[in-house]
Amino acid sequence: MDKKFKRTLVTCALPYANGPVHIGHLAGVYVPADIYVRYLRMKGEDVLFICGSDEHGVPITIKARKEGVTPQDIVDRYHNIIKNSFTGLGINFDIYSRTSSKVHEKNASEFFRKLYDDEKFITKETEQFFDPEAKTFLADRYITGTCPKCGNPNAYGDQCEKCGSTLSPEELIDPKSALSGSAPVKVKTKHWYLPLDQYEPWLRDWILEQHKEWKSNVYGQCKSWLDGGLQPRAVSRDLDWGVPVPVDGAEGKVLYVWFDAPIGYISNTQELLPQSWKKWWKADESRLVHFIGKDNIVFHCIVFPSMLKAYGDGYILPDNVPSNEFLNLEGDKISTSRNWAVWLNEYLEEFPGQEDVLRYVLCANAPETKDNDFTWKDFQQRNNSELVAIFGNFVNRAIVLTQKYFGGAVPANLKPEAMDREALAEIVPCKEALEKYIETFHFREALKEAMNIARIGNKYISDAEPWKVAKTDMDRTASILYTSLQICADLAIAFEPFLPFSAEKLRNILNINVAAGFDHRAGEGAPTVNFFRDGEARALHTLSSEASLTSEGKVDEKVTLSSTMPSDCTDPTLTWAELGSSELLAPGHKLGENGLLFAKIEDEVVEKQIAKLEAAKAANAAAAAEKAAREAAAHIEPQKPEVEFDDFGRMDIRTATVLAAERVPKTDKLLKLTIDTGIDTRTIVSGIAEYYSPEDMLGKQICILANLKPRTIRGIESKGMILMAKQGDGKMRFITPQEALVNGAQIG
Ligand code: B3M
Ligand code: ZN
Repeated sequence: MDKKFKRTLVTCALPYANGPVHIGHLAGVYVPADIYVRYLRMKGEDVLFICGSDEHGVPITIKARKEGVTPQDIVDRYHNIIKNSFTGLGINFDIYSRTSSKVHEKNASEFFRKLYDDEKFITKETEQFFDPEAKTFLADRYITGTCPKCGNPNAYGDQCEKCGSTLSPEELIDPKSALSGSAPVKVKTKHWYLPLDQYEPWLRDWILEQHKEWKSNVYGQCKSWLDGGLQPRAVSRDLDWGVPVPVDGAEGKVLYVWFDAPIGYISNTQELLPQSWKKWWKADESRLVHFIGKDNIVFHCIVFPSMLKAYGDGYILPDNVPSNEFLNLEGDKISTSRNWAVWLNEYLEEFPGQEDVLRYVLCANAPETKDNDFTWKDFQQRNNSELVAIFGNFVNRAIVLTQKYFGGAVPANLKPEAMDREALAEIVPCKEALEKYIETFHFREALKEAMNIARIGNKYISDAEPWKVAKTDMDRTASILYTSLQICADLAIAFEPFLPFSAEKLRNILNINVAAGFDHRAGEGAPTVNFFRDGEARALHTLSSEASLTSEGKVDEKVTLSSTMPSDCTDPTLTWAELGSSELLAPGHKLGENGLLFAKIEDEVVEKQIAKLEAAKAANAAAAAEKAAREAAAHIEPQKPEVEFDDFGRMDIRTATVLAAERVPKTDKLLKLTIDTGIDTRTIVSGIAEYYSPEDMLGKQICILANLKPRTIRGIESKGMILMAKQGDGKMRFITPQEALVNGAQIG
């Protein structure tokens, strides 16, 4: 990290609290960020890790309306699900708060008010759609109508979900309010805008000149936004859910969710560190890194920095915004509305103890430079052939043989050979590459380097064959296992950022501690030192009074760890710096209980998940078909041209009863009916076979146009026509009198 920085502030995109998080969010944002933070902390960096729920915005109000609850009910439900599921996956934020908090409302209001008082906004009066019945302005999503592109009768004011067209409410045919169904009217309304165009020259220099090191997908998107010319951006909305605009005369207006949400990063920091938050947000030696998905690039690279620039007062700007692309699922786009997702909270319930498998697969498949795909088969394959067969297998053999031949203690290096030193020497370049990759946000490559250490160990023990050597040369066996256990200890350090649960299991098996740096979850005052003792899975100790941070913000390990470590804890505490050292575990060190690091995943486990997705797809298709049929049925044909009364008078419409019915051969649309018209018994051929069977029609009283000129249909003379009611979806029903009448009754 650039020497001028003493600390790193890492934020993660605030997930909308209108649903759980899914693997796309995790792969794109949260797993890479957690790896990055854990790694920096192990290097002794001072890092603050901030996130929280994004609880405003139209989608939340839509969901609340659909469920007949309040937006607060929705965000309360999902805020807790999201927060607990992040913890369950080991995503270790220092604080996970929320934008419906009082701290945020105050902070966001004050932020807006300062820009308002400093005249950084422009105001514009525009015409917005208003629902005269519900007496409320309508966000685009709240307006429905017929799509001008594909005729879908239920397109939204911002998008047609059937043909995917982006729309504006003005384009909709026959627009209706989703709230009351009434036709929306245009009403003038005033909003505040951030004049982004005024920040364009500065943004060009700050991004395109000073941050050429940003990932190409981020840099490229920023460049195209800037080349396209920036427009003033609304920072307020006519909505009743959000942070009220703190200006007189702004009743019914709230901060636009994308103005309010990024300020949530600051609010959450203030909530955790009310006295010292400025050290993170308003000090040049603090480095700000935003982890986000690609659909948030403009907000984090252009809008929020412009807001901070406009506010001034020393706010720092992001030093990097390592955005990922999107993750697909089984070859299809992940979709909340179609329930085409693997939800984190469900995964944690269905795969207890296998949190790291998901972390591993999502990191290995991360969409770092292009969209990528998650498949359950690949999930199983990577677990079984990489984690189990290489990492787990190597560790298990080293531990089992040490227990078998040396009573579970690290043997002395009695008879070293070149292959031992060569194996250990190969770990150093892996460590160097791993560090380079993580520090440049290439987590997939970094994980491969960590996995290479396991491959080195697995190959070494397979080549050295201690189980054979033990038959003749126990001294040599001691050296082979001594070397293997050093590599196991390397793995316990290297995998802490990636697979914290497995690293913890491995530390307990090796009976060691690993210095994992410190965090700020304890809030103000001394940070909490993280290291892991044998036995107690996760002993968190607060820095003791005399402990200090070095001038670079690093934990002064000599003072800190020793003074913080319980006096009876004599186990070695390994640090990141020691990764790749020749001796991490001294001869005689007592190992802990052995245990399985990874369990094989059987076919049926994966088949069950695939079946679950297929069921979701089928349910969606059925729901979509039902919705389409309902929508089509609701489509009303326009009235036909007027006719004269006499025109109607010439039609002779009668009641009649079906005496016999049969299908017309070689067609699936026609029924041949024999009917009693009260005047005569006659035959009518009717195209109703796809709606009614002959049995359905027997004995039914129907209405017919009796004096329709006879026609021969498929060789059958048909005299008259059955009156049918046809819906927009094409469904047809025959008309029957409300009560049984005589046949031949005249209808007029
Ligand atoms: N709530 C998440 C999204 O767009 C959005 C991020 C806000 S970060 C300030 O999916
Ligand atoms: Zn359409």
